[in-house]
Amino acid sequence: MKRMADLTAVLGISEEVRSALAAHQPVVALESTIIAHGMPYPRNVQTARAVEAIIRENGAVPATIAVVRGIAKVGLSDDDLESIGHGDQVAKAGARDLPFIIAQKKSGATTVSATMALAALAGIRVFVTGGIGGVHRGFAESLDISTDLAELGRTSVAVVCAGAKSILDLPATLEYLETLGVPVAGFGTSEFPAFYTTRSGCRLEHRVDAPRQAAEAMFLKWDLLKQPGGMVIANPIPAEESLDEAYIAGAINSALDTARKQGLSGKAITPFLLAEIERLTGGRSLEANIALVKNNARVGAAIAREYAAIRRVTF
Ligand code: PSU
Ligand code: MN
Repeated sequence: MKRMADLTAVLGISEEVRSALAAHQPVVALESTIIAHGMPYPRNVQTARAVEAIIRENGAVPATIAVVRGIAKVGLSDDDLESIGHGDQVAKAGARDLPFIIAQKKSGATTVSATMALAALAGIRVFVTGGIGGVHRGFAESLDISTDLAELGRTSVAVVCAGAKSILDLPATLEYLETLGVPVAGFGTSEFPAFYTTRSGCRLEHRVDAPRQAAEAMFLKWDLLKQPGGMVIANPIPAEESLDEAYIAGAINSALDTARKQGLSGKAITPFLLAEIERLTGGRSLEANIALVKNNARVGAAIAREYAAIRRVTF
């Protein structure tokens, strides 16, 4: 503990990520809760590697983020990825958990909130994931609102996702993002996507149709208007991969019902629902999940490239 005051003692940025950032090259952050608590082994590790490869193919450097034995790592080695993917002894780490997990030299898979916090600390502005957390159904009784939303309210990272799952209350989630001042733009759509399906019935005021347009809004927000905070770029699942709306709604409702009967609450809810929906759909939800994350990786890498290009000519 004698080097507690020194950030470099607890923040481990990989050589590749460090040199890309120093050269103002595009870098894309990736979370690890989706690996450890969102998908089964070994598909999770295979998917994580495939997503990193897609980001490279699209001209950016991937930076998967996790806490590994007390070090907040930005850019994971193959061994780190494997050990996070096995999942035993790997906590689900939100931003508020980071100080404790690091101090106790534990390992933690970072959620959207923790990944945003560490990405921003490292100087990364674009983050690709599957879906963000949000306002849970029944929030009036449980007060269960994901801390992802609070982090989006304060941390300047653009999150490329396929919207949020309808395990959540999507209209309430969008209302809360508005309250926090978080812009939400549809990528090629004017509707908030519902993760497994392209549509949710929730209209969005802002829409971009190309990576350049997203990057321009980021540049305006952070670099010119000096508005801190996150941004959501909501990129729908490709139509050919999307699941039937009524079918997935049935699985979601049944999973929510089981969670209620088992009395689940708090941070265990989301991982439980993901696993239960996967079971109920015979793995079809997992395939959709993998397809949409890969699609987000392509878009996120392109946005990171455009944002880096705008900044390079301006500064
Ligand atoms: N939604 C998904 N897949 C996920 C998650 C959410 O479709 O893997 C994970 C993300 O890491 C997200 C976290 O940040 O769950 C939110 O958890 P909670 O609802 O407990 O805040
Ligand atoms: Mn919660």
